[in-house]
Amino acid sequence: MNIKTVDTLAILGGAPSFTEQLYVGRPNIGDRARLLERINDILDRRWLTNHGPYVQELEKRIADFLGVKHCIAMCNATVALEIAIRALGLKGEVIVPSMTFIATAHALQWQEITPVFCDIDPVTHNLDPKQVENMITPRTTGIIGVHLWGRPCDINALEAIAAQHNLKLLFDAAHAFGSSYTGRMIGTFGNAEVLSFHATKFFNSLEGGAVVTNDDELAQRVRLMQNFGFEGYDSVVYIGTNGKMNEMSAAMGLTSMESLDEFISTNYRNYKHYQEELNGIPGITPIIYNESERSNYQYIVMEVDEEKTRISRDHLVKILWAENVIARRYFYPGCHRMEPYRSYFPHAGLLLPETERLVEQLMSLPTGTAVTLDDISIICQIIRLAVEHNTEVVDRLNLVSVAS
Ligand code: T4K
Repeated sequence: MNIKTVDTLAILGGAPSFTEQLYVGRPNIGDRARLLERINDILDRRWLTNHGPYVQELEKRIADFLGVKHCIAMCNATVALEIAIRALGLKGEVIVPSMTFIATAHALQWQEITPVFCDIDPVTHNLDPKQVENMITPRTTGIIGVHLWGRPCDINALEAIAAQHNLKLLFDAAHAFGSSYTGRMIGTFGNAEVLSFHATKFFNSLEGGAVVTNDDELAQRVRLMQNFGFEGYDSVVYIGTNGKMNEMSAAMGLTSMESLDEFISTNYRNYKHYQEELNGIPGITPIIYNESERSNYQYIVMEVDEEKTRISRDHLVKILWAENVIARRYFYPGCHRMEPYRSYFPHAGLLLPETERLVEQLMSLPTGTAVTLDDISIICQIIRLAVEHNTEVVDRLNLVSVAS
């Protein structure tokens, strides 16, 4: 491969490595012509939303792909979580990780249900079942596991705890569409699971999400709740909201579905290339996916152990930004350190040592179809160079931040 080499970091006086910014979360776009055809169909038939034909087709395609009985497409995963939580009858306290996107916690608090933040396993970054058991109180009604980075939770252990304590089990599977656990697709576990098809997800419907479940009664409640509680033209049976997906989103979703294999194989190719190129950089540990399961490989996350790199994650992020690589600190600083939770539970961090450590160490790098293998080689060279020149770079960064 003929790649440019990074001689001097921009922060040390070199030029930025990329002339245009490279982002984490750059959307994958499927077959444009097919999408435009579908958009024309929508305009021609003047059916824009409210469970239109494309939404119905997408729901069926997703349910068949996952092997789940019900898929209820939604306007986004946050509303899908709120509806699933309400339809499951959760109240009081619900155990969740703090290492997640803020939407997981907000979906509870929005309904005045207390998110009880639980620590995670240092290897998988998912809920630690042993800690979950310690967080159960008489007010606990459920557990929300998050399959972070698309890597499944320890589902068997969480199911056993939920059954033993008579708790509902919901999964925030926003990252995990297309992943499997013990050979079964994510989307088929717990009482229900929630998927996100946001633009930044490898499979997108512009904005969108879904509740998937094998429970007929729950599916019926979710469906009514997403349409204001209407059970027919003139009858509302309980409180609901507007969680409907529109036809344009479904058109994008169906088009993304047709490129699903290509998106996953590009992510896999990128993942392997990052692994090779980051190999041997002291203190840098890239994410590992279990290759005996299906994975979507959509997040390239790495841990930065400052004791070994001699440069902090935050300094590395600054360097990458100076080189036009817009790396992200997902999910810094952890939900428990954001409002309103920081004010409600100022000491929550004491019970979350792994979360507290990892929020300072994790960083996400660009991947997906917008990123080439050459881009990845350069990104990794920047990281390697920054770690090699750690002291010099840190001094320079400190000078810059004092001056600015
Ligand atoms: N649960 C979990 C575990 C989640 O991660 C999420 C969402 C949810 C629930 C809720 O799902 P939704 O209700 O959103 O369906 C982004 C996404 O907005 C969010 O969906 C996602 N997780 C989260 C991890 O990432 P931000 O605040 O980081 O977005 P933003 O605007 O900074 O964009 C992220 C990156 O993507 C940037 O580098 C720019 C790039 N980008 C973004 C968009 C929208 C593009 O290149 N093109 C685009 O169109 O939250």
